[in-house]
Amino acid sequence: SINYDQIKEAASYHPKPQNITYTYGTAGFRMKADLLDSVIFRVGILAVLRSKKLDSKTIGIMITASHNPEQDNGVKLVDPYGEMLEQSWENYATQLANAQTEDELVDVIKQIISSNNIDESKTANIVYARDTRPSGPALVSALVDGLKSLNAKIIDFGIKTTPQLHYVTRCYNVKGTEDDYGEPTEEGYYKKLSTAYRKTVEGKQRLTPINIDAANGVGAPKMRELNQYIGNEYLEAILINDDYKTQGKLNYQCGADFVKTGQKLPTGSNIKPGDRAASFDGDADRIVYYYIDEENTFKLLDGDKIAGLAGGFIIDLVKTAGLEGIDVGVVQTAYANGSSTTYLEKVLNVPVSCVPTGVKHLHHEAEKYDIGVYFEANGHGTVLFSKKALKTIRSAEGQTAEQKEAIEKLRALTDLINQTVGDALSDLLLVETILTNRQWSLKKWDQAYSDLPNRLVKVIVENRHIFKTTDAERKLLEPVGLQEQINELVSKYKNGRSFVRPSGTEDVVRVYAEAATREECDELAYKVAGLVY
Ligand code: 16G
Ligand code: ZN
Repeated sequence: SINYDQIKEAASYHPKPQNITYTYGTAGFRMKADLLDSVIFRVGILAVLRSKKLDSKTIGIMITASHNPEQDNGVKLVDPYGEMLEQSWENYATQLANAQTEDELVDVIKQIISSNNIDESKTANIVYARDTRPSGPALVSALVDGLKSLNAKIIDFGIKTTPQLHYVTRCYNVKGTEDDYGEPTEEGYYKKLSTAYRKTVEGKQRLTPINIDAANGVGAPKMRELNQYIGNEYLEAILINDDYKTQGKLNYQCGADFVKTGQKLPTGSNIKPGDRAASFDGDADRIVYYYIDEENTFKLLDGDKIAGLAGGFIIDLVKTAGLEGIDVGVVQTAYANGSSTTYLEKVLNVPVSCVPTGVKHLHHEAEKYDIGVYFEANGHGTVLFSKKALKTIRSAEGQTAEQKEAIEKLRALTDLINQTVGDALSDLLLVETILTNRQWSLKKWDQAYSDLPNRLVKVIVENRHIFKTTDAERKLLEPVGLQEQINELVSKYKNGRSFVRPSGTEDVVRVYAEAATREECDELAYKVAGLVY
């Protein structure tokens, strides 16, 4: 069982800095890496408690700060089936991180144990990984100190993408059961994805090369490895911004966030009209596509576009397969472009739900459908197949050759898609599969609908916590009266829409606006920002 003196002794080497309050937010803990030593040590402790609570199930820990600058780092816990840490435990993470002294830390641990009836004698199983950040190794050693102070059984999964860590966590926990998810190894991941990919594109003509900007992060070596398993004859990937070894390059003027935010090509890209391109973020859990049209205009195919493409393809397969009993739905956030929502609802006729920002909200909502497609506009998303859907797809036989083929494709998709979390590598293969099957160019894909001009602005306010939202962040409850003023402004613009929400990751308030033209959209954003300021 637990030796509190051992914990205190270990904790004394990882003291909490004075005058800092840590919060486990939408993206876990994330900040300048040199402030994270004590936090990571304590996250290790929390993971151990979580594993004990869940009957020794393996808990995952990922050390990454995604698209943030290289000097930042962060940490997130992953629950047994590869989902984000259950929300009710986020508070414990925050409490542990903020305990000032070793004695306070032990008090918090004891409280968590007693309020959750944790059996101290259970073994704890932990798997962890990190991205390529230079601060990673030191933080890993703080983590291991925390894990060892509670005698956990530890697996070091090494340098991996965030979704690979989610994948392996699930694999460990369901191995040998009817929910088996594959081999809990990096190789198992590549084999699962590459086998499924080859099945879905077999017999179709290979597309032109896909240029991949890997944000100089972990996605570069991992994509290269995946491509070796797939084979060049099935997928031709050209990697740029793949220098994950030189300091200072990670996410610098490249990557999915840079491209999406700036609506422009990443540094190092020299794609021409007709070329196909995509960008990953620093830990390879986000992806956006783009191309240059004949007028040399940059065209972005973001998460909304991917949701439309994937939704349409899956609906067609389900219909062709004759599996009408399976319902398909799409989950978005308020940031989804209005045109994408209209396209999904009116053209594809799929139900669309809107939830607050953050993957965990989308994920849980998508679980309500037999097949739930979820994407944030920023490129984070995946497709979830319910147990019922998996069972139906696996046992379906089909009468005609056409039906049989559609069933086979659906089956392969359930392996191709990383169902634990959005995964840039898996999502890339999903998009490539669909485009290959349809023999579509990026332009053709883009023609499904035209995005409404939109603008996202940051407003620095004295206290962002006074902004309270409702209706999936689309309306403000507080400050009282502000929403009415926003409505008044919005009503003056054709196709106008605007909302205000406090950021979950930065000390700012975000203002989003869209309208029929670029000028009107910018004006609306500017005026709403003026109300907030
Ligand atoms: C986090 C979320 C991301 C969301 C973003 C919004 C996860 C894994 N990540 O990075 O999905 O889009 O926060 O940030 O949930 P904001 O609250 O600052 O706008
Ligand atoms: Zn990321």
